[in-house]
Amino acid sequence: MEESQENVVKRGACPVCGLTCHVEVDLRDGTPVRIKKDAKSFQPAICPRSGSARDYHDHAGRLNYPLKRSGRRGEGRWERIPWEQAIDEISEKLGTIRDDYGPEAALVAGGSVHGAGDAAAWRWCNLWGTPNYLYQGKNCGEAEHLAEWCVYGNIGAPGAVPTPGVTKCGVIWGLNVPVSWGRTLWNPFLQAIEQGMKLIVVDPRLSESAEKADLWLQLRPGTDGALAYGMLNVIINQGLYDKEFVDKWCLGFDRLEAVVEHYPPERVETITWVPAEKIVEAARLYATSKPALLSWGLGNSLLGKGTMSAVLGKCFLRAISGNLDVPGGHVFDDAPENLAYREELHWEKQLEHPLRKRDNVSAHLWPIASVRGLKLFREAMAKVHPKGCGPASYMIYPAPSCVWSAILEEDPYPIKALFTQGTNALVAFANSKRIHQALKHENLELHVVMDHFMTPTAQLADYVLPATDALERPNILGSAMWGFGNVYSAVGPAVDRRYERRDDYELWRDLGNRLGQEGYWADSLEEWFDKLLEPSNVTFEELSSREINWLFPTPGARRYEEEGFATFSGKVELASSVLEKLGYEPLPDYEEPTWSPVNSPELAKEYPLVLTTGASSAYFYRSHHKMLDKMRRQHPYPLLQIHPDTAKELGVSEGDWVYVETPLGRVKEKAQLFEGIHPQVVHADALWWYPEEPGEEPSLSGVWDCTINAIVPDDAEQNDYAGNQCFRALLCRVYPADG
Ligand SMILES: Nc1nc2c(c(=O)[nH]1)N[C@H]1C(S)=C(S)[C@@H](COP(=O)(O)OP(=O)(O)OC[C@H]3O[C@@H](n4cnc5c(=O)[nH]c(N)nc54)[C@H](O)[C@@H]3O)O[C@H]1N2
Ligand SMILES: Nc1nc2c(c(=O)[nH]1)N[C@H]1C(S)=C(S)[C@@H](COP(=O)(O)OP(=O)(O)OC[C@H]3O[C@@H](n4cnc5c(=O)[nH]c(N)nc54)[C@H](O)[C@@H]3O)O[C@H]1N2
Ligand code: SF4
Ligand SMILES: [Mo]
Repeated sequence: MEESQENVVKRGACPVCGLTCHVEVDLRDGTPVRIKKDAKSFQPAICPRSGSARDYHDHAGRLNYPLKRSGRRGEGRWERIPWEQAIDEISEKLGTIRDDYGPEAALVAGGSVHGAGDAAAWRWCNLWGTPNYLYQGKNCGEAEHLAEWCVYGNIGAPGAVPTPGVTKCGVIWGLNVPVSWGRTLWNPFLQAIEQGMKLIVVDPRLSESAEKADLWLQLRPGTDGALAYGMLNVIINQGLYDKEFVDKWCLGFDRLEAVVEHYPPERVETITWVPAEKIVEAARLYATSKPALLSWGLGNSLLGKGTMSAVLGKCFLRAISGNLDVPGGHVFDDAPENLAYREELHWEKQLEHPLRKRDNVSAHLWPIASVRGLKLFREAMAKVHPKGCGPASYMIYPAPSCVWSAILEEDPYPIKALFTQGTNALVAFANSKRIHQALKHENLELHVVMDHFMTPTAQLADYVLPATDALERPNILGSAMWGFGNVYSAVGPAVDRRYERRDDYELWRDLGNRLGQEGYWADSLEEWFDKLLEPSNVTFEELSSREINWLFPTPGARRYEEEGFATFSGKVELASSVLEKLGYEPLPDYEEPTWSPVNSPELAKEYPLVLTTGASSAYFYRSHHKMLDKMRRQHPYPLLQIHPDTAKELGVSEGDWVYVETPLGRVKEKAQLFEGIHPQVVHADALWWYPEEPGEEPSLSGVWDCTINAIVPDDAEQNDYAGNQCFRALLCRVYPADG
């Protein structure tokens, strides 16, 4: 037996999360026995989760066959069916729904980046005529990208890094690089610090990034906008801004001056709890150390009413300090130049689809994230980006709160068919109880889940379909498939597919071919990749077999000097004309989050602690990985970070179970005493579920005990200017729990 076994080493992508880092796989008779870093990849290291790659790929809980519900939703009774039957039944039902309610009655929901399946789903929606596709891009930084589009018509990469030796100051704002982005992006920060870069970190917690900072601004969660305006106040009043750039390239400087005049550092201290002298020091350091990088960050994007001034304020700081599109500063992340991404996704069809009569279900409330908004951005950007900007999908995601209303109340119109592909929606969006109602409601005529595992969301579906992982399918880097980064890599599959798992792409291909999209879909994912890579004159096979299987963009900077900025005026618009045309305040004041000690003092008497949730953990990727033993040994339960003084007052010790309660109810987490958090602030782990608990109702894998989103509100008035939910600026009370 032993002699007949064949050992081979193949390159592939790590299956554990959507970042699809490159790995080398030792195979014995086609079975992966060891997975390690690809020595030829420029990525310096792989993360602790990759140690579970084999476990993830082979896990006993993996979905391997299509299932059809045989009991009531949530009852846990399933029948195994062939793929052909699943596709036949789903496409027939979809056809009826389109005839009865229009194409907009179908909605696709997805999670964080999962590669080609995401882009294939958007493409299917565009060809089908629904503007209702909701990916976690919605709650995951959309607000900041839209702000950048409004102000200067381009975006900085979410994973922007300093250039060691060039960047003089780095500001990590609402971001935790070493945990969220790993060594690949953290190493350049460490090297830059070694070569003299000063680091400022804006975070309510002493994060792993903040530990390395020269200056840590520990603000009250949700007050980022006030802090940004305070820094702008200092920079303008002390004459530290780049006058030449402002004169030549910025419109609306006088309006900016008039707004930030009301934010002197002393007042900003009372709002943000950051000492005035630190605000002044940070403003001076940022404005006088050039070039300087000011990061993207999720921490400043999930603040509800606090978000808009936070994300615009960061854009203003980058602009007036003269750091836009300069090497070592805020380098622009242009739309993909190698990949035929936009054409292949058929945004044009979305803009004018013959069957589509309505905009997305939240366009009436948040027009910036709608087809109407997308059209306006396209117009504004036409000269600089004739093909439109990269991650345009962001612009049409509807607000999740409205999706559940469209199912439950058919308001503003019905959603009847739901696909959840790669999102554990029940735990990932706010107000799990309302999502639960929507997913169980008879108004929802079809719910299809495609995933790797039987999640609590999948338990509520009509059909559950098994997806391949990155080890067993071909991959182009996930961020490129979302239109980010201009960097492509081609790798895999490293192993044969197992059981009846299929590529997410194939679901859309098959439904498309059954429902009028014949001729639009390549037979396989590889062939689709070939079409996408055509502009680079390389096939997927060729690129993936090169020693350096990456394509990098041509470096460029200050392109605006020739072409202008991608806005209506061709200038940086400090008062945005896109916002104005859509009926928003073009240069808004700072607004308090809905629940805050300042905005809702009565509520704060009952719920005295400021609650922020969901900062990344090294051992999990959002809602993933709770079933991986190695990860659970490191981080067995959801943790509540709380200051030791506050814990003492509440009679709570390290490791105690505590209740975290809001007006929506309570969940249990384990107390983690942490000096690096303000005594009046707590941080709760989010996106938890217990795969070891019964999957069916009423437990649904323990979600009601542990999912923070069960107690996070999703009312329209909590949302930000694009309809994103508020996860990071809430109020709660904490007390000891039994058991
Ligand atoms: N290991 C790991 N990596 C991940 C993920 C993961 O789950 N695990 N998730 C991935 C995904 S989907 C995303 S979107 C990114 C997110 O990556 P990041 O942008 O790094 O976001 P978070 O880690 O969620 O939060 C960053 C920091 O924001 C701080 N924060 C909390 N509230 C506030 C506030 O009000 N203001 C400010 N300024 N900061 C605040 C938190 O304390 C935290 O340290 O990471 C990706 N990478
Ligand atoms: N309270 C609170 N809530 C939050 C956040 C927060 O900070 N606080 N953060 C938000 C953010 S930034 C995000 S990104 C979301 C993420 O939360 P989710 O929307 O749940 O997204 P993911 O964790 O990316 O993936 C969920 C599912 O995708 C499955 N999956 C993985 N790979 C594939 C694949 O290739 N194909 C298929 N079909 N399925 C796959 C996994 O098994 C998992 O069940 O949560 C958001 N929710
Ligand atoms: S970041 Fe994700 S893909 Fe990369 S090594 Fe870690 S688990 Fe694997
Ligand atoms: Mo995210």
